Amino acid sequence: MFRFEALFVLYCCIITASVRGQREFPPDFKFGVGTSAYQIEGGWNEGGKGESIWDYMVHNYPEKVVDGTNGDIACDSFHNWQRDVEMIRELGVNMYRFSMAWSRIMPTGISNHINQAGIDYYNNLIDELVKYNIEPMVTLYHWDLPQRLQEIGGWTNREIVHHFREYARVAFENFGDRVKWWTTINEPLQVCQASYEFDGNPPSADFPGIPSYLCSHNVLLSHAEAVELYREQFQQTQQGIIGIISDTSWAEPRSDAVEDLEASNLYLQFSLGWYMHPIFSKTGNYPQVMIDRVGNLSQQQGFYKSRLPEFTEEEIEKLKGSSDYFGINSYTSVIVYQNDPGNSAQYPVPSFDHDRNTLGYQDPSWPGSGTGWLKVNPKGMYSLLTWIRNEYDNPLVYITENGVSDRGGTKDVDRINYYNQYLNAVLDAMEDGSDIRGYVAWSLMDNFEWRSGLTERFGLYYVDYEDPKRTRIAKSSSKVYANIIKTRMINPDYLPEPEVYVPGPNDDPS
Ligand code: GBH
Repeated sequence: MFRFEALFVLYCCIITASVRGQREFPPDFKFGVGTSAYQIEGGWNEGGKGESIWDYMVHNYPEKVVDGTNGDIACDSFHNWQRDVEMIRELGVNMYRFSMAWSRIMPTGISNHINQAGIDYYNNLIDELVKYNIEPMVTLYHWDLPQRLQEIGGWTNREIVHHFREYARVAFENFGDRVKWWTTINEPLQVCQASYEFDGNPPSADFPGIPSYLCSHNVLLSHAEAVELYREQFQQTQQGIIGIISDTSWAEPRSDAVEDLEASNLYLQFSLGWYMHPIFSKTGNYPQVMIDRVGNLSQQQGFYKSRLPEFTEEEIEKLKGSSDYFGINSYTSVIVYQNDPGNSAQYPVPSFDHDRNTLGYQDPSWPGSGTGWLKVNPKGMYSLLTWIRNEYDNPLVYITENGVSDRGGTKDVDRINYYNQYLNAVLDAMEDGSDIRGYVAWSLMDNFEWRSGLTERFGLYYVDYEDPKRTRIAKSSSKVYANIIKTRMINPDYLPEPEVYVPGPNDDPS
């Protein structure tokens, strides 16, 4: 009798849930919101901070940022961190993902000089978060390498492994009593490919085909060393978790043809697989397709060994399983196919692009955003999460960045639609069995969007850059996100007013 009733109740719930299209995020699913140091802090030379590669680039080559702005002040979170925590509390998130500026803690990147004022800054922020039960999720490296380390080759110099390990040690020692979520590196693909293959992130080497593979190799080894250190000396007492975050767009095959399916696989292996295969597959090594392609092409090109470096047995052992969670950042999709053997895309030889040899475009029917590359395709999020489940044996996943930009204004209906749809796609993947434990919205507030300067705004909160105080205003989307967190449900009909109406460039004035 009891069993029958329980079944009946369960049956009714399933029916109502599907009829109303209302599905709930499980109670232990974590919601968060993210930022990174260079994008928000400002105070670039305050409190003893050293110069980073971003400081160096924006000061010496200001023309590299589209609007000529820089992160010298940005959102001025160096002074406004208490206001930031107020906003984080308003959202009702479980965690705040932010990064530490290596050069604020060690001005030159080297452990012989530790900057107490930098440690104090992060202590204050962490204490304030913990006071309100918000879990700090700290990224050690979000692109702002101390410039002195770049002068000896940055991530292409094997020595960095040791320096990163020491930086991580200082962070664990000073903050690990309160920080239970660590990320070693944010988006190694951007740290290496966008810094060395072309003129993207500093040092903007524009040196295709060789240093990006060296950089990635050392990034992976640095990650593995920091994780080993944490597990051996801190994890037992501090009881936190540590991992890495990779990024990719979803690669939708152009058609069901074998070559197009292969193109999709190539695209994903050369972006996600490059970093996650050594950590999450049983081989502890790069994807075989990368080893083969870069190896064969290197040989044809007259190199005496592959441009893709090799791991030793010991390194492979260290890499395998060196992440307690699979951190994934994703914003958009691309439709891919293979370049023809005659290299009609004219990729430089050698280059990462030539090694991978795929081409891509975006569907014109996908809605745009404030950012050229970011087209809205929620199905791509579902496909990517499903690919991860199948490729890596259903790892424990945190979506650590997802969001969309605008060009101003506080009544951000497009962002509301984006979050509703992408979170719905996350629920679809979970329903199919993907082990997704949390979601971090990018970003808490508008901030310095790298080479796009202040032109692209990713925030749930609007930042007034004209105001010396960098006043923040709750956009409509911040209320929608807060409501999703509170109710654990997506309500597509909820369209709240912003805290203060600021017109956006696309708003209808009538
Ligand atoms: C994230 O990178 C970053 O972690 C974060 O700091 C940033 O604010 C956020 O994205 C929003 O951009 O078509 O040549 O312009 C996401 C990775 C890197 C993907 C840049 C798209 C654009 C290449 N993104 N890339 S291009």
